Amino acid sequence: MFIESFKVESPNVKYTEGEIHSVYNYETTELVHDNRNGNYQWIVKPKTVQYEFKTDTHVPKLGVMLVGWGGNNGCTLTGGVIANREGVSWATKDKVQQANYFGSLTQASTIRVGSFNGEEIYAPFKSILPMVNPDEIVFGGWDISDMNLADAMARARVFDIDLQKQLRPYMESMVPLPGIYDPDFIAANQGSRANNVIKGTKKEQLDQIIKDIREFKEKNKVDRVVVLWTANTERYSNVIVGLNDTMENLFASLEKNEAEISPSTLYAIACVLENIPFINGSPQNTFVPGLIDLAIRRNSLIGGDDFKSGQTKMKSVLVDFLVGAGIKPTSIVSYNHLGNNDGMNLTAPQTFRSKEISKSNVVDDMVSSNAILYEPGEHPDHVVVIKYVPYVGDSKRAMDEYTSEIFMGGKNTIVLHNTCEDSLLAAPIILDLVLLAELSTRIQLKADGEGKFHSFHPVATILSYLTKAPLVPPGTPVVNALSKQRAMLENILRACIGLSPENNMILEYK
Ligand code: NAI
Ligand code: DG6
Repeated sequence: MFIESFKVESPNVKYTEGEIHSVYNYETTELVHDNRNGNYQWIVKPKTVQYEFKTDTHVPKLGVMLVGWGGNNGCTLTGGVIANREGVSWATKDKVQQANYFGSLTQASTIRVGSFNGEEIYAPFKSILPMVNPDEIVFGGWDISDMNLADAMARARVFDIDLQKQLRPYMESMVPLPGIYDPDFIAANQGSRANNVIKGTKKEQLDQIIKDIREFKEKNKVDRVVVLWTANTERYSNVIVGLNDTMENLFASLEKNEAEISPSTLYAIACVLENIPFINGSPQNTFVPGLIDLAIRRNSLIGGDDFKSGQTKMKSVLVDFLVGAGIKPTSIVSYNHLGNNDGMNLTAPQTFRSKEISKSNVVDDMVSSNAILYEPGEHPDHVVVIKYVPYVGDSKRAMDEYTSEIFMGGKNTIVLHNTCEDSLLAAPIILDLVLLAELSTRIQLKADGEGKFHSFHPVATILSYLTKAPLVPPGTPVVNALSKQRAMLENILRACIGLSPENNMILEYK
C-alpha cells in the first residue's frame, strides 16, 4: 500500500515551527584485539552512541547553475523539469507520454515505513524530510558555446520531436553565460564550439564566476544556489607540492596565473568562497588537495565525482551480489560506444584516462571485503573500453562480460547488453544531487558529549549513491556497493525523524 506522507510520533522526535528535532541511538560496534592468556582474539563490542539531529524545515527557493548548461545533460534536465512543471504530454509512436521523473531516487522511489494489517506500507522517498520541489527550481549556468537551450536540445537529439516543439518556446530565451575555456584540459575537437568564453587571467575568470553567481541569485530572487559541473570531462590536473596541495598554495598559484589550475577547479573555488555547494559530475580531479583543504576550512559542501548512471551502477550491484554470494569475479570487461559530444571529447587519451579511472575503481571495496575469495592484493582483471560512434548519438550501447570462479573450479560468465539514451539516465541523477545537497545543508547533528550542533562534513559522502567515484574526507573508507550507499542515505534521513534503519528482520511474523 502507498501513502503520500506521514508524521512520526515519538518521545524522541519533536516537530516545531521550522524544525524537526530527533534523538537517535546509533547502534555500532567497537573492535578490540585481545591477547589475554597469550590467546589472540578479536573482540567485538556492541556500542550505542546517542545523536541529536536538527533539520531546518524551511524549504528555500532554489537556483541551480549548471556548468555546461548547453550540453546534452544540461538541456535534457532543463527541458525535463519544464515539461514536468507545465504538465506536458506528447505523442510517441507507441502512446501519449506524460512528463515524469523516472530515474530520480528522490522523486520516483519509495521507502518502507512499516506494515498495517499485514500489508507493507510505502511512502515516497521525498516525504522523509521536506525537500525542494524540482518543478520550482530556477535553472541557469555557463557554457563555452553560446547556443540557446532550445537549439541545444535539438542538437542533442534526445527528446522526441513533438516534445521538443512544445518545449522550444520556454527554452529559446535561455542562453548560457560565457564559460571558462582552457583547451589544454579538454579534447582539441571541442575548440569549434568555444565561442562564448570568459577572457582574462585565472583570477579574473574566478572573479567573473563569483559575480555571475551573485547576479543570478539577485536577478532570480532565489534563497540558495547549488552549482554542478556537467561540462566536458577534463584531463587530470597534476597535483604538485607547492602548487595545489594546500589552500595557501592554491591561492598563491592563482595569483601567479599557474597553467595547471583547471577550469573546473576555478568554478569550484568560486563556489566555496561564496559558500555555494559545488558538485562535480565528471571524473576529473577537480578537487585537488588544496581545494579540499579550502572547502573544509570554509565548511562549504563539495561532492562528486562522475555521475553513476548505467554501466557502473550495474557493476556496483552485480559485483556486490557475486562477492556477497561467495562467487569470485576474476575478469570484468566493459565496452561502450556512443556518439554524442561527450563521446567525441573522450576520444582524446587524456580525457579518456580520467573516465577510465573513475569507471575502474568501483569494485575495490567489494573485492577487499572478502578475503576468503581474494588473496591480499589480488584483484579481478578489469578493462574499460569507450569508442566514439557518431551515428548512435546519445543512445549509448554498453556491453559487459563478467567471468567468475564458482564451486569446485567451475567458471561462470555473465554477459550484459544495455542500450539507453545517456542523458535520460544522467538528468534525474543531477536532480537528486542538487536536491540532496541542498537538503543536507539544512541538517545539523551532534553526538553525545559534543557541545554544539554542526553540519555534516563538507565533503558530502551522503551523495555517494549518485557518483562513480565518491569523494570522501581524507581517511574515510570509500563505499561503492549500490545497496549500501542507498541504505546509508535512507538511514541517515530516517535518523533525522527518529526512525531506525530498515533492518528487514520482520520479526513480527516469525
Ligand atoms: P556534452 O558534451 O553534451 O556537454 C558538455 C557541455 O559543456 C558542452 O555544451 C560544452 O560546450 C560545455 N563546456 C565544456 N567545457 C566547459 C567549461 N569549462 N565551462 C562551461 N561549459 C563548458 O556532455 P554531456 O553528455 O552533457 O555530459 C556532460 C558530462 O557529464 C561529461 O563530462 C560526461 O562524461 C559526464 N557524465 C555523463 C553521464 C551521462 O550518462 N550522460 C554519466 C556520467 C558522467
Ligand atoms: C562513455 O562511457 C561516456 C560516459 O560519460 C558515460 O556515459 C558515463 O560515464 C556513464 O557511465 P556509466 O558507467 O555510469 O554508465
